[in-house]
Amino acid sequence: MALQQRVLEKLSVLQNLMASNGLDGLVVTNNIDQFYLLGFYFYPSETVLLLHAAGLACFTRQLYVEPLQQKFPFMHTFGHDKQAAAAMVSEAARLGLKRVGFDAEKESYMSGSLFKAAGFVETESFISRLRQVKDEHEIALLRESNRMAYETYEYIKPLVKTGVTEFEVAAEIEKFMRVKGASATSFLTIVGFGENTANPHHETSHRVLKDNEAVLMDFGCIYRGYCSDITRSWWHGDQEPAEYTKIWHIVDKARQSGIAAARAGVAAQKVDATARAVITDAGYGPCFTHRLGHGVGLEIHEEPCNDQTTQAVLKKGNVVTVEPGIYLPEKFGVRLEDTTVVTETGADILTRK
Ligand SMILES: [Mn+2]
Repeated sequence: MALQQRVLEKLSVLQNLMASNGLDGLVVTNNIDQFYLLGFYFYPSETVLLLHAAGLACFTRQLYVEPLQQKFPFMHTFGHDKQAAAAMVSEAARLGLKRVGFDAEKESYMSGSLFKAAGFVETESFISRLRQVKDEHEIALLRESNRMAYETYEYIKPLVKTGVTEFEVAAEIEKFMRVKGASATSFLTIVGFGENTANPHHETSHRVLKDNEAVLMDFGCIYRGYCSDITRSWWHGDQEPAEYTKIWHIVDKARQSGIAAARAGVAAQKVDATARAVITDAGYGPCFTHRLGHGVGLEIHEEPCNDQTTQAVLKKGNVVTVEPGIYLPEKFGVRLEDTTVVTETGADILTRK
């Protein structure tokens, strides 16, 4: 499907949501939500969109006006290097819109105050809700992004040798993904050696890899807007401690059980509980200190999450990670993570070739 048609389809879904919520206008200021709608990357806080029953208006920097008019002739684009929000409020009044909503959760205090003063109303995050369920086009991009991450793991593993530093490995990972077509990393690349693997969110450092140490890497890229996320752990050297082997296999079993439990219609909490039970039953419950996983899409952390507090029920088209871990402070840790897409019959692993 061509870009324009995809955009018009998304706008129409959103217009229906607006109508069923009694809104005749909707403000979109979040730049990732704007990317979701238009497939065009604005920087944060430079653009305001106003969707209404009769069309879409865009208040943005002057330099974008001409390219956007070419790309989206159905959109009314206004050049405003400053005061885009105020210009949008005037346009809403000129159009005679009666009930304009804005996303209360994502709005800045300044713009939100301006919108409230103009009589706009706070609404839930409609676009966040839509973004949870990926369409075929999005799934294809997520598949490609996560395939790139997996291939990066295959490329990097043989290069992780005694004497390299965590930073050197992270740099090679990031360069490989860039050369393959990634625009950026999807979060700060984690490479940990030795005792650093026991810290789930270790900050990559100058630490040098020695013989017979644990290795953990957690990374991903952004490919055409969509994020990937993969974690792999292994022992570097031929004297692998029995306890490392033991926890690696427990974590792997938890990962497999979590993936096997996920499918459309299953509570995300149950997916977490299923994987967590494997680790708890093996006696390492207190060493699994974080949620099982999170949604992935245009952002690295989205809803729904596989955790113990969520009320979410997995839907076809959700993309979620399964990433159990066991961390033994001062010693080592293991985390294994795959990103999956939820289907009617199960969860397909995207972090693969
Ligand atoms: Mn993750």
